[in-house]
Amino acid sequence: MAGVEQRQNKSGGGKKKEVKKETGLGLSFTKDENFGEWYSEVVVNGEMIEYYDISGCYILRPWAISIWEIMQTFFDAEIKKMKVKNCYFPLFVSPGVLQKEKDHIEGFAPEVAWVTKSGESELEVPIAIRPTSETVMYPYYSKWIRGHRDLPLKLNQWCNVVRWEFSNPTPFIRSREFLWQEGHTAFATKEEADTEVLQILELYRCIYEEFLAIPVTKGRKSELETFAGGLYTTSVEAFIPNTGRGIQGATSHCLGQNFAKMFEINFENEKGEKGMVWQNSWAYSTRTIGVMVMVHGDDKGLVLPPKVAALQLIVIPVPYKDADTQGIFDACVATVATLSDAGIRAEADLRDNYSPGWKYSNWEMKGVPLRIEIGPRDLANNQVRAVRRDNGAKTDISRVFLVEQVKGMLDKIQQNLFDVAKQKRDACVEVLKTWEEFVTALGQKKLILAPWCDEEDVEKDVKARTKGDMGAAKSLCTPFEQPELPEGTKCFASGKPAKKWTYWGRSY
Ligand code: 87F
Repeated sequence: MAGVEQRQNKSGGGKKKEVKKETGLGLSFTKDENFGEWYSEVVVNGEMIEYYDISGCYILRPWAISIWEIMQTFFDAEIKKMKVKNCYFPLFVSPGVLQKEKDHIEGFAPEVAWVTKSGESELEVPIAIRPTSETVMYPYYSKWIRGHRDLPLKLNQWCNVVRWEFSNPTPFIRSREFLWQEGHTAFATKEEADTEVLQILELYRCIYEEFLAIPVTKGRKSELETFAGGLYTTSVEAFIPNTGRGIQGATSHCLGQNFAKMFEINFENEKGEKGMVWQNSWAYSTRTIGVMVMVHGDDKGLVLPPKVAALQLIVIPVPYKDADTQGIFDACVATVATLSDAGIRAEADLRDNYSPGWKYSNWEMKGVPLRIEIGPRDLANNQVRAVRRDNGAKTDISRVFLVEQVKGMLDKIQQNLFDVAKQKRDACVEVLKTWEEFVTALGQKKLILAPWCDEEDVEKDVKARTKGDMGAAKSLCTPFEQPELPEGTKCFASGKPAKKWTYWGRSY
């Protein structure tokens, strides 16, 4: 608490300070005034994260893991429909194998963590901890794939990875250890690989848009942003209006035959001819949760979309002095039972050591989508009062129509969160054509869509020319959905003929 206050005094912000002092509830920073501190406070007070004594590592509490599990259940079932099988490869990588694919590891080497000791003795050969598993898995793909009947090979693993980042760690968004799924597939033909890249990308869009209620753009990464060692990279890109930064939501790569060459992943076709496999790899991580917090959270705390909320609805008794307290409690329990039977994730907060007001704030902080209050008047009228977390709207619902009304409201909340997020994102998009406009728009935290010549040196130049404390601008993606590009349109940065519309901005 002392620390929070000190930081607050420095920043000068924090209207909520008094509230926090008195009740221990509420946030001391607002989303608009101090986004960074607001975010840290929300993920901790919302019980998603606990800070840990190793920088860049965080404890993921049940409230966060339950969201992860809901997304995992969806995605896991979808990839199983595509005949992908789950597996588990070791956490440790031998140095020889790690460095086999030089291009791939080159830029990443500083982030690789190594085990050098056991007890007091130095290991003869240090062992790396996986930052990703290409080099762990592909030697075995080489062993397991012999003929065309061994193809396609489609494996996925749910695991942790470690990347020893040095820049500004942020819970979920940039942490030194995180959870993800990594899919690694091998095909006989490029066509099959190409098709899968887009199928997976569509599942990632679905996770963001339909589960997390976050609008994303599907597109292709520039040469500079393509995974080294891969052929092409596609991604879903989200945007955080408060910071004006783009954020890569998930990636689906076509690796081509580069890794097949390195790791000798060959097969013999029907005619007895030798061929090399075509590979893909794809991943999404717990970063998804951070993007959700940043996009939907408000000055009262987390705002969870109903589809991913462990608890979709909290029932709170509002007893009154002489009123029938037992009757109210019974109504709460009955309401939860009815809703649970209908498949709605509901609970009652019957704790008697907290006031209703305290409970409201507490569940708002945790982002539960819908609150139901039951007081003496509600009991008398056989109704409940529903309060939406997303917009605060209050509705009295007859207990006769409880299930259908609540289902309808949860759907509305889910849709509204997406619509509002999309409106805010769209309001930040600036379509422009010149360097001057680009610099201005960047200063205004815009998400820029500009015609580009698609040359790597030009992107490097854009980075160099926009360097500063805020970080350089870069290309985010070339959207698959391209606006019309009139003949003669010039690149915003080089003045050369433009080849495509590309999104640019600062990013996470
Ligand atoms: C950090 C250290 C070592 C990213 C790294 O995107 C290696 C790497 O290869 C590294 N950080 N990458 C790229 C990961 C590429 C790829 N891996 C499988 C994916 C999807 C899942």
